[in-house]
Amino acid sequence: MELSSSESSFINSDRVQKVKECFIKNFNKQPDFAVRAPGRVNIIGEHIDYCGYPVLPMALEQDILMMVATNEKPRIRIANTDTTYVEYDEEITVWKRMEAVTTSSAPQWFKYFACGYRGIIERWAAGSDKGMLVLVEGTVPPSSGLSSSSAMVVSAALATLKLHNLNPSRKEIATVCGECEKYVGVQGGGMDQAISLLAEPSTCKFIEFNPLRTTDVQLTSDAGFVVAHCGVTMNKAATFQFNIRVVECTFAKCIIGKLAGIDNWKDLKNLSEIQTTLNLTEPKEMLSLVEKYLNKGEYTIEEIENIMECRMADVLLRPALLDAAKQTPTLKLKNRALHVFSEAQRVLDFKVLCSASGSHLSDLGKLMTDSHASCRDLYECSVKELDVLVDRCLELGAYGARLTGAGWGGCAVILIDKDKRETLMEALIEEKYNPCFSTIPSGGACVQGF
Ligand code: ADP
Ligand code: NG1
Ligand code: MG
Repeated sequence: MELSSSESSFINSDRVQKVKECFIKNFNKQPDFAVRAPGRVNIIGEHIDYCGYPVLPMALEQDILMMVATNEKPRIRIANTDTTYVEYDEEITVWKRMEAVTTSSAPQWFKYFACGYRGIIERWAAGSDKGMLVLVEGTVPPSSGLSSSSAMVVSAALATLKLHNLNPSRKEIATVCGECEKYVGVQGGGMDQAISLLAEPSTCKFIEFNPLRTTDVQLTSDAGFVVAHCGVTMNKAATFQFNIRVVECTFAKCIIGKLAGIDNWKDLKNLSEIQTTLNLTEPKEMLSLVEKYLNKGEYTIEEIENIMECRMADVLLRPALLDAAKQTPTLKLKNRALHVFSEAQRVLDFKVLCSASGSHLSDLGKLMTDSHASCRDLYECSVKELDVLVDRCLELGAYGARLTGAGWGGCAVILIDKDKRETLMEALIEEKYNPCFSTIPSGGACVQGF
């Protein structure tokens, strides 16, 4: 299986051996194979993947590891080495229709497994009644913007593929996973699943969507990255905040598209398609159109429907988005769109700087810090604790720092001289930022039989 080539030695690690023993103790059976899928840190490009714009993440060493055996019964039984995640055992007919609706509490943990399982079954193995026994062990800090959720979804997808001896390409799997994680409620983009599957050691990836493709991006050898947790966690599926942003971007797309005279504005998928339809070369050229067509600070749904001359249900095509739109009296379309286009420009500028000769760490750092300011002020997806952490890193000599992942808590990613990483981490750990670790680009997800 092509999926086994990326890190063929992981099966022999002490960790895998320990989890294997735990599996045997729990299920009284040998596992057939193991799967790992990494979390990621997004270096720049926040909340723009679902708007169709490229992003620039790297995979982490931290991952979700799953140990799997065939179950003789048509059931999936799933346990976790961390027993606060309670074991679950159910018939596959139930797994095949499992999803979550957003409420004030987080979805049960195994629903992330269900997403990956359903995605693969629906696409490649609809009639299957094969069952599995699964033991999960995770090292990605959960609900912290490092994409533990997608590491769960991708490893579930790979486990399901291996069980059925299916071999689609990594890109096909990433595309399926980008869609099926939506069963957990969050209507996000495809960045997290793509980097988890398409990562390679020692390189960051510039990821483009529709169709999915990646380009290697290398920073100069003096660049170091540190990731630090601000102390607040945020489960994205437990509140409407994330989906409200998706709704705001969808309405912004509709209004700009309609007022700019694009006939088929309803058919355009996202904000980036407005730019390409208008034949504009760079995302920054959209900024003046945002000022022109989205001139109000806040809009009510009624105002939006009047401008669009249609009902919101005609443009919000998923029930989760309609639900989210009903949660807030007003929507800030202008600021959200200003963030999206300026952030998309920063990603392109970052990539260009990386391929220019010489070291540009202060310029790269500035783009990252500007990105944080935009997330904080325009997209309003930061929290005080993250803002304080970012400011502190800059005081401590970082070139730049920003929240990573969806935000509203979680981690910051910090760019600093490679040889100053230890000093920075010591200072942050002393100030109780935990976890705090330095990182280099890791390899992508893989499967290995015993
Ligand atoms: P993230 O930023 O980490 O992707 P999400 O809110 O999207 O945060 O997803 C976090 C959820 O993923 C957790 O609440 C849990 O249900 C699931 N999860 C993450 N890590 C694990 C793990 N090691 N074992 C079981 N479930 C996990
Ligand atoms: P996290 O914070 O890792 O759950 C989410 C989305 C990404 C992307 C970022 C913000 C999912 C699975 N993940 O990541 O697609 O939109 O937020 O850039 O929806
Ligand atoms: Mg997530």
